[in-house]
Amino acid sequence: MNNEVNNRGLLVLAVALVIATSSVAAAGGNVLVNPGFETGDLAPWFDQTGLPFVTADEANTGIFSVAAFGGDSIRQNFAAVATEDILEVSLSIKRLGGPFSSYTFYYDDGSTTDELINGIGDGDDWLFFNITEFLDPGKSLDGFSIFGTSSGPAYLDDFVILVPEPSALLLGVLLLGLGVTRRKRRAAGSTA
Ligand SMILES: [Ca+2]
Repeated sequence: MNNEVNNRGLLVLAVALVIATSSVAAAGGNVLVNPGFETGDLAPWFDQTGLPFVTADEANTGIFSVAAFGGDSIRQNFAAVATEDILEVSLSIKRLGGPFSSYTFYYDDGSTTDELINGIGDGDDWLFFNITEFLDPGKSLDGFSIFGTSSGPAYLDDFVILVPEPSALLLGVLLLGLGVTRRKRRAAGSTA
C-alpha cells in the first residue's frame, strides 16, 4: 500500500513538473472574469468612461448584460497573455439598428490598437462578433475595452478571450495526486 502510494506520488510529481514547464501551464479558458455579467455587477470590469450599467433588461445568455451608450466604455485588465496563445476574442452585442462599437486592445508594452465593430443594418437582435484577427501579432495583451452606441443603449454580453486549457487528462492526474498528498498528510498527522 505504501509502495503504491509512493509510486503514484512520483508519477504525480513527474506530471506536475511537465505541466509546470509546459507553455500551457497557465490556467486555461477565458482570461476574462465575469465575462457575461452574471454576478449582477460590473467588477472586475470598470467604467473607463461614462456610466455603463449591468442590467437584466437584455441578456444573450444568462440573466444579465451590460448596457452602454456611445459615451460609455467598459474595460477589464488581466495578466498579460501572448497574442499567439489566444485562440479567440469574441463578444455578442444587441442594439436596435445594429451595433456600432469602438473597442481597444491594450498591450503590455504600452501600445494599443483601436478597432470598430460596425454591425449597423445587420438587425436588431443579438449578433456574435469574432475579432480575434485584429490582435497585434508578437505582442502580449493585458487589457480590453469597448464602447456602446448612441442612440442606444447597446447591450453587450458573453465576452471571450480564450487561451488553451491544460490537457484534461493531465489535469485529472494532477487532481488525483493532490488527493494522494492530502491522504498522506492526514496519515502522517494521525501518527504524530
Ligand atoms: Ca450574460
